[in-house]
Amino acid sequence: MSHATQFSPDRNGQHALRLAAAGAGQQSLINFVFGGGRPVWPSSDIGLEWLGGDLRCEQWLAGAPVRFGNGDQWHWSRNADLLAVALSAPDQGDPAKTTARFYRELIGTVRSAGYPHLLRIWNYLPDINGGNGDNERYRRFCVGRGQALAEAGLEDARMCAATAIGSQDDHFRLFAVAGRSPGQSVENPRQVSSWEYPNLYGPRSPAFARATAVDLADGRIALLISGTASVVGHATAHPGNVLAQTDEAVSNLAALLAEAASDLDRPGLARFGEEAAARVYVRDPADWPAVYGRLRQHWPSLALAGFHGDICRRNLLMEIEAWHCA
Ligand code: 3EB
Repeated sequence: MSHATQFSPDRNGQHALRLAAAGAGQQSLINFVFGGGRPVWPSSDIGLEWLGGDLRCEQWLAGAPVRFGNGDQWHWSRNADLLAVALSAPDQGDPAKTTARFYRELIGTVRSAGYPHLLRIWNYLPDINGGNGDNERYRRFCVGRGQALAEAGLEDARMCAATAIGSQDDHFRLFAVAGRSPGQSVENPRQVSSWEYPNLYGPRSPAFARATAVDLADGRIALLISGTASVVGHATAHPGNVLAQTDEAVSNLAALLAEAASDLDRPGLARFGEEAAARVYVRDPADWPAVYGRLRQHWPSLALAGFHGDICRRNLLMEIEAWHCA
């Protein structure tokens, strides 16, 4: 089901995050292609079923020239300022072990290539809610990530925006964008910072910023917003009610945008504008039409794409991530 024509006939299912000035030479750092085909790097598939919405492709455009290449499990693309990497690896064994290895490789790669500052990470992990208690695969993922960060001397509070979503795929997919200069973290006044979650949610806290702000060469700021769910304080709000969770996630995003506008002294960041788009993940694909309808009411013109994805806590039914420029 596509709402593309109803929403924005000129947009044609594609939307570009311009990380370089309009008019200057621009090339894709990554094209995330949703739902179909066999994209060739630097186009990539996120491994989730696309449920609909306005977008079939999210282009991350950077200043030319962009060079790219393929390793064994890792792909990379880079220009003078930015590096993107993508890993697709069979999912085997304890996620703590595999995640620690993948994050060691990630951190090693961005450092040795000279783009040491992580700006945005996506983790798509098969069967994220598999296993019980502290053996749940998401919690084991957090253990592995935490171990690699500690070994690398990376403080949790300096980590970038992230997404961690469960797929029905058989591969672990990890994407990251890194820069030669650091981004600036933005936290959410309605939410406890992820690295300060109590161990109720696992022996190792997550480690991600609610958003990372990146200064662009033309004076704009790109705000890269993490997966945002119905979490208030550190608790899940409205378990079992997907529309109430949707409203709460929207409230969390509104608070985050207000915080970013104030922290960065950029009033234009306070509301999603033309240069914004969001990925929406729903645990139950049957919920997508209602969630989409509700988000359309909140945000009449924000470009959206919906996916079937499991959220890292079993009682979370949906999550929204976004990018935004002002
Ligand atoms: C939350 O607020 C929801 O572990 O990297 C969102 C984004 C969530 C990233 C991660 C987890 C992660 O805790 C879950």
